[in-house]
Amino acid sequence: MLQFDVVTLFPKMFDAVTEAGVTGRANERRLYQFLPWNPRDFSNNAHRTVDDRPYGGGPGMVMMAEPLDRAVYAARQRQISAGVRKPKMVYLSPQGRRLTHEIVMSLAAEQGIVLLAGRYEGVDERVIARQIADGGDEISIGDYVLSGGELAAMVLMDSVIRQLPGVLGDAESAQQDSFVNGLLDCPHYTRPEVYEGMAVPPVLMSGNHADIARWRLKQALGRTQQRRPDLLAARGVSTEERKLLDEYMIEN
Ligand code: 9D3
Repeated sequence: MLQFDVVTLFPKMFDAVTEAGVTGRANERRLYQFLPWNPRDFSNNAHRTVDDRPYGGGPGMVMMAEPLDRAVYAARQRQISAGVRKPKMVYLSPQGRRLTHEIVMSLAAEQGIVLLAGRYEGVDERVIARQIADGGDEISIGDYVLSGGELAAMVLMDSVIRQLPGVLGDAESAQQDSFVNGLLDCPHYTRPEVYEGMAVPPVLMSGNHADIARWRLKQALGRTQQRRPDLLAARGVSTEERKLLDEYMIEN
């Protein structure tokens, strides 16, 4: 069972992962384990201080080395005690490499992952040097500013947990092949047949499964061309798909 030990000042945020939806169900079914580690519990002073002012001056605060380093060490040791041979260390950081499907798949193959979610302006670099630098990973979820690493850690966990054996049902597992094939999804419709004067595309009511599959592929190709030409270029287009794409461009 994949183990997530997460070092965070806000453990309750992770209830969203462990209690809701697909990842909540997977937690109930013990398909992964989640354990939070709060640096505040590793602080020595009476105020449970975990931050201090940056050397060299400047705005904001920095997460102090000692409580953080001890929390990360405890998380790592717990994994080793639980039989994880080499816990994968990951620091969520704006300076990290961008999270991709490929990285998600490699993380899903690990025995255990220790996530470090930072707050304030960042963490004392000596913790990164001691706990992450050697074989660990620094990962960002994109080029926008978050208030801390927790939401990024939750995004990573959600995407990894979905890849674990038994988490998705057969229908969901088959569905997600459609993103892995490098195309955006086709449009979806459910009842009623007409909503506010807008009808469902007749082909979807036809019962002709070959026509439906062809329409869906055409929509997926057309939408990918229009919205994410970079994805289509990376993937390439077969002769048959080129025909569908030309039809899409004429129709839309
Ligand atoms: C506005 C503060 N910034 C000054 C240049 C630095 C900064 C520090 C800490 C910016 C963001 C954060 C908190 N972000 C994360 O910890 C984080 C993050 C992100 O902000 N965006 C995308 N991925 C990630 S992973 C961790």
